[in-house]
Amino acid sequence: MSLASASTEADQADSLRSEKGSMALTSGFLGIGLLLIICWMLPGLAQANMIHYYDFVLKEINFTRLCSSKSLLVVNESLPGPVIRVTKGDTVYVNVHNQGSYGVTIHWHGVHQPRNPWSDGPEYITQCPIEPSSNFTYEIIFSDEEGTLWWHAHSDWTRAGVHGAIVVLPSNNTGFPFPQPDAEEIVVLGSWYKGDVNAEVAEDLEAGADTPRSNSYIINGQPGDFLPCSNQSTYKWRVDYGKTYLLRLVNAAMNAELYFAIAQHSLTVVGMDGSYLKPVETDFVMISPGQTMDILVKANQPLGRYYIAARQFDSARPDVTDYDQTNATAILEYSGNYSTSSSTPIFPSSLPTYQDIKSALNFTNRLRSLADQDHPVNIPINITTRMYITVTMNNVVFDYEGVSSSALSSALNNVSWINQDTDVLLAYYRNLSGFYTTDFPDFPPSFFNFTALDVPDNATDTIQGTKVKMLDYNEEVEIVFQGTNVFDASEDHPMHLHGYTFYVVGSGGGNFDNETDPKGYNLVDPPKMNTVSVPKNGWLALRFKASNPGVWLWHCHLDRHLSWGMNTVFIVRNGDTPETSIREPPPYLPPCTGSSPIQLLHFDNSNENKLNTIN
Ligand SMILES: *[C@@H]1O[C@H](CO)[C@@H](O)[C@H](O)[C@H]1NC(C)=O
Ligand SMILES: *[C@@H]1O[C@H](CO)[C@@H](O)[C@H](O)[C@H]1NC(C)=O
Ligand SMILES: *[C@@H]1O[C@H](CO)[C@@H](O)[C@H](O)[C@H]1NC(C)=O
Ligand SMILES: *[C@@H]1O[C@H](CO)[C@@H](O)[C@H](O)[C@H]1NC(C)=O
Ligand SMILES: *[C@@H]1O[C@H](CO)[C@@H](O)[C@H](O)[C@H]1NC(C)=O
Ligand SMILES: *[C@@H]1O[C@H](CO)[C@@H](O)[C@H](O)[C@H]1NC(C)=O
Ligand SMILES: *[C@@H]1O[C@H](CO)[C@@H](O)[C@H](O)[C@H]1NC(C)=O
Ligand SMILES: *[C@@H]1O[C@H](CO)[C@@H](O)[C@H](O)[C@H]1NC(C)=O
Ligand SMILES: *[C@@H]1O[C@H](CO)[C@@H](O)[C@H](O)[C@H]1NC(C)=O
Ligand SMILES: *[C@@H]1O[C@H](CO)[C@@H](O)[C@H](O)[C@H]1NC(C)=O
Ligand SMILES: *[C@@H]1O[C@H](CO)[C@@H](O)[C@H](O)[C@H]1NC(C)=O
Ligand SMILES: *[C@@H]1O[C@H](CO)[C@@H](O)[C@H](O)[C@H]1NC(C)=O
Ligand SMILES: [Cu+2]
Repeated sequence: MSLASASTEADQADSLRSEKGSMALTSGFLGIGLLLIICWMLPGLAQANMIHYYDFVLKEINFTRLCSSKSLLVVNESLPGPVIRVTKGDTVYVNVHNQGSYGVTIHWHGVHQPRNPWSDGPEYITQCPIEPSSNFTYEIIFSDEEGTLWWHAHSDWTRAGVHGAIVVLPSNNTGFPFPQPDAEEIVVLGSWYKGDVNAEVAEDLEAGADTPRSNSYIINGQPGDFLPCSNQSTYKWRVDYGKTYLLRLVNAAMNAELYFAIAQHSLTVVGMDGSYLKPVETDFVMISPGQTMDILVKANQPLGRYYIAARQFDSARPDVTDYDQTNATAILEYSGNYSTSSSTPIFPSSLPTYQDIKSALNFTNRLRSLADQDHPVNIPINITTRMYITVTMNNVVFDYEGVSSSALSSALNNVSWINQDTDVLLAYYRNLSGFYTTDFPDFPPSFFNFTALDVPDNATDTIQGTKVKMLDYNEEVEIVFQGTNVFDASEDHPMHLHGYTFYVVGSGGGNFDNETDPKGYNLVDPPKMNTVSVPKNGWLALRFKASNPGVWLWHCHLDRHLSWGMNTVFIVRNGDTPETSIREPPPYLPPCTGSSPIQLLHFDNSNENKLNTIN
């Protein structure tokens, strides 16, 4: 069925009405927030898939944090923004109205969007920005995702203010694979910048310099008691003794992996990135930016107040300490008859310190897919495409008025991605040449000890390009990401794939050994994720089946690395039938004539650049 062929809410409802013969009620523009328009029974299935309509209004409003005020672009005047709540398999239309002053796109992080890259969101990959005073309706198609996901702006660094949670409930006939929790709580971790972050990043990229650090981490929009001018507004989560809560945790921070804990409360992680896990009992979690977790929390401690705390896990060089060292806090507060004024909350002693790599690895190594009868794993075995991809911090060297100069950058297999001014999806779909090339390499240009203390000097230089990797429909792909110490700048890189989830079948320290390391792969119950950190000076292997035709971005979810080019695109070709091919584009797409991305310049004389520069 084609749900994409309509342009307005009323038209969409009309076409659905005629196609489905269902009851429908429509509303005018910006009517009641969540409009449940239609519900119908799919023949042969017990489950009812629903269609929901949301309006998101992007507007700059004033916020005061850390003793100073600034205006920030957010959705519907809230930080974090509105929650999208669906049942597995539903479809959501979100009409995004841009009342801000610059172009924006929104990505539905972790939603596979079968055959529908048109609504995936990354700027200049699947669309051009929604310009001020215009709107664009995303069609978000849920399939097998279940648990917590999130949405965020995917243009410039706008996601600092434009993000929110997505809740995908199990269908009524299956339910949770654990006892029904008594209630749920959503906690979104974010980054606060006192300044205008897009303006600062644009300046830094132009100067080839490092990008800004956040001034504090925030929990549901608030820095908490340990930050200046913040203790009156600390976020509070009220619980009843004896109840079990489903905590939905999102790491929306811009550039940081985070440790998270609740004082004296055990956490049972039961899901991640919209898939279930075998329960992991722990007293802290390490969550990478882009990841989401479903965590059971029992309110079983003496009535009182307990700090919920988050702080950065920093895997970079120990002598570089100018990262955001704040301790963001919220308060878990029991209801009941006890004196809150006298009880200072306890800080979680289980929260690891900033550079504690062992704790991070210990936690991530415990994650396993649930892999039971109702949630089977389906790991690709017949691998048809193998890639070995180095993740590096680099320099782009160029001539500036006769003087050799350089800019900070980053790369995959020594190619630093450059956006063009038409999106890859449109260029691919319309067969337009000159916007990308199909020669993203399967291997790095040269092999050396990638994790050595002294890597060759020449390894620091990268080329720039818009090189994509083509995959045939249903290919079974294995990628080994290799962390490197190039530039003496090894650290974790949380890599995120759009349009898919993948199985993380192995990881380890040092250089990947293609003879011995595959012998240790977990092909029984590897965790399924959409974002995973390639460990500092180590490697990570993952597999997926290319069953979703489209144009899909792969990138590091540290935004500074994305801005520096640590990304590429997979184009998955169509299968043989319309049902295995990309859908028709929606009737209206934001035109590619407006704003330019905030990104590294495409330096003229970095070699192998055949494409037009963005000047
Ligand atoms: C956002 O705000 C608009 C305008 O006030 C409103 O119509 C819409 O329902 C709101 N959306 C959500 C998801 O709350
Ligand atoms: C935001 O604050 C600035 C400076 O304090 C003020 O000029 C502006 O009117 C405020 N905007 C809104 C929407 O309140
Ligand atoms: C949304 O955009 C469409 C396409 O440009 C336009 O026809 C429509 O009037 C816009 N609606 C609103 C409420 O701005
Ligand atoms: C599932 O059950 C709940 C509570 O009984 C009900 O509100 C909801 O509409 C049902 N959802 C579906 C998709 O049938
Ligand atoms: C907040 O901090 C101020 C200044 O440090 C202090 O005087 C005040 O008592 C604190 N308030 C609360 C609710 O903790
Ligand atoms: C955060 O908490 C840790 C442990 O209590 C402390 O060592 C550190 O100084 C705190 N950071 C800041 C910026 O206050
Ligand atoms: C709360 O506890 C205090 C001290 O134990 C007691 O005096 C008071 O009556 C209690 N209030 C209620 C509403 O139970
Ligand atoms: C790893 O975590 C487990 C379970 O919490 C704990 O028993 C073990 O001591 C930890 N190991 C290290 C090296 O921290
Ligand atoms: C493995 O994939 C190749 C290429 O697609 C195919 O020809 C072959 O039949 C497959 N083998 C198995 C065992 O599925
Ligand atoms: C690579 O460098 C690391 C760090 O110096 C060293 O421990 C390792 O032995 C080297 N590996 C090889 C294969 O030389
Ligand atoms: C760096 O130089 C070495 C030796 O001169 C050469 O073998 C290697 O290919 C060069 N690497 C790169 C990335 O250019
Ligand atoms: C394993 O790696 C070596 C180089 O390190 C390469 O020559 C060889 O082809 C690789 N084997 C496979 C099966 O990829
Ligand atoms: Cu990175």
